[in-house]
Amino acid sequence: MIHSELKPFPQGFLWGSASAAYQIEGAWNEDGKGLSVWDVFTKIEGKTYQGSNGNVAMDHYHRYREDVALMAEIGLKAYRFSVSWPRIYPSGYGEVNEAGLRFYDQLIDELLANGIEPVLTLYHWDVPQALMDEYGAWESRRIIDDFNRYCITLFERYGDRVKYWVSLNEQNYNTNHGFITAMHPPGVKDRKRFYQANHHAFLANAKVIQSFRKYVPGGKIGPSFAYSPAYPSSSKPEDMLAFENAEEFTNYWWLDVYCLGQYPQIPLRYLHEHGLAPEFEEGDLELLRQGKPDFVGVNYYQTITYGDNPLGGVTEGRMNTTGQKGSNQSTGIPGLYKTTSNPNLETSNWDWAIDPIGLRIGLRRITSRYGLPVFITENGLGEFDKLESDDKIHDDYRIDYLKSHLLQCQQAINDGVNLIGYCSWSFTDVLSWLNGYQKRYGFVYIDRNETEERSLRRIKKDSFDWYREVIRTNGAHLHS
Ligand code: BGP
Repeated sequence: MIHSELKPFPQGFLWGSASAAYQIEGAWNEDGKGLSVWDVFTKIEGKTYQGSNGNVAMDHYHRYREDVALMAEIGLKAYRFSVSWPRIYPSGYGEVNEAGLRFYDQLIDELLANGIEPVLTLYHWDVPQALMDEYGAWESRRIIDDFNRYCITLFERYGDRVKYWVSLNEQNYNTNHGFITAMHPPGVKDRKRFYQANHHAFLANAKVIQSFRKYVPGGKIGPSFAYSPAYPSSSKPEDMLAFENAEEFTNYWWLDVYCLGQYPQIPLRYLHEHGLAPEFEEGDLELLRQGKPDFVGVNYYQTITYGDNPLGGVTEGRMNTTGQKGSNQSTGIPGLYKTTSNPNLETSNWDWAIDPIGLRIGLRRITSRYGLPVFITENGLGEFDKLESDDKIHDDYRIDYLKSHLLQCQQAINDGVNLIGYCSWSFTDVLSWLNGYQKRYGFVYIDRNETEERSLRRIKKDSFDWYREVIRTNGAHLHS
């Protein structure tokens, strides 16, 4: 679709940026906070890049005022952050920790005082370790009620000030690494358990959306999905079929449940045949149908290309977590698909394909299939940044990445996508879960590395000035 004229971004578009508690807060054992699974998992040897962890992270817990002042300076209209569940309920349920609630009160008030719309993520992977120890966290149905109780606490406390909420962040990516590659907690490789844990997460998602309707009637809520639209590696029918398999198993499996309240039929049948399907209880289907979101949150970084993978073919492959370009390996499910590289696309140093048009394609697929508004809750480029001797960071590669993706957002809006906002990942640099501190995403550089906290000074990159202009001109600056 080529438009001869382009409408601008809509008025009131939420120009934003995002973060997550574990990746920025630090203060891992302060003010009554309980342990999260990440506090424990990152301390196991060999799990993260150079043993990096979020004990101090970006020290945002103590420096949030300085960080919000920078957000105000860049002109953010929205800031997406997550609440740490064990800060609120140190044991997962039971007694609430008032100091934890107070921290987010202060953050929200500071944002509002600066004219920034808070976008609150209820869950960004840091489940309380106590629940992992007690019943295996997402592997037990007990988590549905515990999660609901925690969310209601937040709805009651912040519902008067926070309009936009994200329920679960990247359930698909997090459980894939938790139960297929063993790279996230609980570090398991078991597809049956993977699908069962996902089923509980879907039910928990639907249940809190139901509660949300009651406690925050004027608010908007949706999950954030790690969306990598699939491409076929060629027009050979075998590769097209592999692509269809990938769309169904890696995207629609989640999106259909969130948006339509039902599992897609073809993969569900396959899972039954292979003894991998989740176990349902009475009332599950009804609950899923009642948990429809107000918007689809999209975390977009790349498209993934798939080709035919015969029985006995590719299974596991190494993932690039070091920034050594070319070290990523193909992965797949024999009989369904395998990932291949796409010769038409450049890649980052972490081998992520750079594909702005892929974002437009993804936004259109969601619009055509579900007809819901979309909120881009993450998009960005993780790269090595260099702090120059004059305290500058010339991250023109990041500007190029963000600019090209935002231009495709504008095209998608002109195609008919109801895009309500865009949060770049991330505002300041953050801890990258598996890739340490050297894989940077922010507009604001933070002076630290994997093992040394250094000064933790905040330093504006070139992209900071660029994004400020984009926001100030409601996107017009993208065309200059
Ligand atoms: C998403 C997560 C974020 C963030 C981002 C970048 O999957 O929701 O928390 O980390 O990806 O990923 P990475 O840090 O692995 O480069």
